Amino acid sequence: MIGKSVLRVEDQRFLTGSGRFIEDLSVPGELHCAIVRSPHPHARVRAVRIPAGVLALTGEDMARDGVGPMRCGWALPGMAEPPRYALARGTVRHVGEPVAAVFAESRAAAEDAAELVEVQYQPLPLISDDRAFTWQRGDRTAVDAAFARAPRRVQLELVNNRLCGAAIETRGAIASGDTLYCGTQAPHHIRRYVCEELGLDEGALRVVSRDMGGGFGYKGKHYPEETLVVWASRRLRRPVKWIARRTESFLSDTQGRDHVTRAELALDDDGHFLAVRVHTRADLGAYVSSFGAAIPGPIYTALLAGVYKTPAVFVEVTGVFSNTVPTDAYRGAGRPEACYVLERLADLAARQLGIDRAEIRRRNLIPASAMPYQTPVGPTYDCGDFPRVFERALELSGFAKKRPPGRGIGIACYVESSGVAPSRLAGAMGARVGFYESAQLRVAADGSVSAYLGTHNHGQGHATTYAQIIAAQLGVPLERIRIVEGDTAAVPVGTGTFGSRSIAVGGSALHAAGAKIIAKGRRIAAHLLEAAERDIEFRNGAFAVAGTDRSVTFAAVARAANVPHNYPLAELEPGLDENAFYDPPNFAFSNGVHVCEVAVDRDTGAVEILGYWAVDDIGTVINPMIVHGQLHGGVAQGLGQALGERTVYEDGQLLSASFMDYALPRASDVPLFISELDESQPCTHNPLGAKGCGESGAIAAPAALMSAILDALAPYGVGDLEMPATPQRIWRAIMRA
Ligand code: MCN
Repeated sequence: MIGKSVLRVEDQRFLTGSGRFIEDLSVPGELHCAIVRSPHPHARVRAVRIPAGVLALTGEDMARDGVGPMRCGWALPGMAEPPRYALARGTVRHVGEPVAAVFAESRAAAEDAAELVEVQYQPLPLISDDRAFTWQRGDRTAVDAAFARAPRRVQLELVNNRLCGAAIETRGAIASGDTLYCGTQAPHHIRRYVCEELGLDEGALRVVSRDMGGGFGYKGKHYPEETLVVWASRRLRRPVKWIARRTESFLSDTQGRDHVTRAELALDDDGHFLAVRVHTRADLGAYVSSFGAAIPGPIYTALLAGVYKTPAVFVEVTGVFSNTVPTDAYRGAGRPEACYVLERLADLAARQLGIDRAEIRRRNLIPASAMPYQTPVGPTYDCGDFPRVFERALELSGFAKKRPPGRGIGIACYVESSGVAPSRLAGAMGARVGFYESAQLRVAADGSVSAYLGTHNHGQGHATTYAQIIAAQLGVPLERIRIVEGDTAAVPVGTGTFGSRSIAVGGSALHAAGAKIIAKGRRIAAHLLEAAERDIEFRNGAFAVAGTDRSVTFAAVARAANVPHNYPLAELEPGLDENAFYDPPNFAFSNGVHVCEVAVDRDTGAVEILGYWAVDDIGTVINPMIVHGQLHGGVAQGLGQALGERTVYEDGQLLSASFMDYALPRASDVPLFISELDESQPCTHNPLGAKGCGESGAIAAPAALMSAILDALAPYGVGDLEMPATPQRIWRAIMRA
């Protein structure tokens, strides 16, 4: 079962229209909610006038009810955390911030009524460079000394463009009785946040997140509307439903990236990296969102050694506020930013020192013999054979081949911290939440198995891959296994799906629960077989007395446990139901090398991607088909960042608030991907040996594509280009050069 491309068991449901997305849910007696949002990036709210006949609530009503502020989930030491409320109180700080909520019997009526609400604003000047935090890693003194001595240095400035998540399904939230239905990647976290703000015990609220049309990180975070609908529903004593319009999504979903970076690399004459120095200004938007500070802080900076043995690295990040929607996780979350910095530096150094781009990387890769490898920025990589993956990617892609003018090839190496995260480490850096995962296995009297996990599936194929893990461990046929996620009433606790953590953390919890089922099963089998427990072995789905042919099936043990007619009640509880919690001792360091080939039209600046090759080490692979799908999706998103996606704010107004202005990649923009998995380096500290794959593509692809485009433009004398590399930008760069 492990390593098999089992077809996705969930697809039948989706393909036949039986998915249960948030908009599919209607609760009898529900009120529809429309939100009045600020048109100003920064303003004082002078007055909100609600005409007679319109049912509306404001921040003042919320204040009167004692609703508390939305605290972020990860606060860096010394960080400023301005209070943020589900409905603005007195001041608005970004276009799209909720000011009032209007309720009516239909969505159209609620939207019409929202138009009648008059808000008097007193515009305020935009803020800029308002510092939230400074975060440093590495040894500044050692880096400065290395730069002072180094014979060669390169330096660049780059922008990591601000992105929108843009899932097919927009966000939504429905509150009914004690239940909040919402599309979220992290139901237990949302329950915690909402209860904290409303002063409720966590047991008083159930959060349900069923099928979801994409999450991409940004749906794992806490939003004002979640608190708003629960509060309003309790106050109005009616169920309340809110679903975002697409423009509302652009205005209110958290956005990703938005770094401005100055990076320097010191080298010796042979191209060996001696030191890296990085300064990044990260835009947090108007407030600190759930993990808005963690991503440019601890997460991004932990990976600035990359796959290279650079002895000294120093990085300083300044998080700043601006009058824009908050930023937070977006597929890759900090790791694409780190990869882009290092790979652009490597390319630039190769060019300035006259060394081949592959060769300069080869000289600096951390060898497998150095594992476990302690980086100068904190993390210790447990395993990985970076040179082996690197050489295979070069071979697969024909990197060294000569190319005609107008063509370019690019390369990007990455390592990523999947399987977020050891709670202890995150806690030491300011996290207010834990990062373990829980799994419960319930075995019914008929021998079928249900698994309850704290993670959340929104396209990753969990119902299939988790079932494969159980089938492999317990020998239960796949079709007799059910996976339940996304309901705080069914799953005791959980952290959620983000940071490519489901397989490494959730899968490990599941495996631990499976081991407990087997342990209890052995004791039951010992009784049924009248043998000593130490003589019972579990193999091929049955419990057997070692060295004999006497055995009982897993199903027979399940029956004895659930129908305890013949059962050792004096020594054992009935039932076959086990819970496990797993907090990983380290991240799982997925890594890989991606190569991209392009043709650039010198007259129009248009880029055609001719080929894309990837070799990834994600440890033991559970389902290769699903993993390849995850890699392809991630690569497509990464190529989108480098090709056309860009969130544009001008004077605090969002100019890219529709798909006419925000250019997602289309099917015709991406080539057939050739990808290989290297399983030679299983993760050393989890029972599955698995590392995450959900973000890998998005991490490597922007750097690989930009490397290719710059290679194609080199003959014209173009040495620098910003993402996204739109035809206009490329054409201008060629003209300038
Ligand atoms: N897998 C495997 N073997 C491995 C690693 C993973 O078979 N060694 C399988 C897993 O069992 C799982 C899938 O691949 O079915 C992805 O696993 P993992 O890498 O653990 O990532 P998560 O399940 O935690 O998913 C999160 C990740 C993130 S962070 C974003 S963002 C993202 C992504 O997944 N958003 C997605 N992939 C997405 N895919 C879709 N369709 N939609 C999104 O919103």
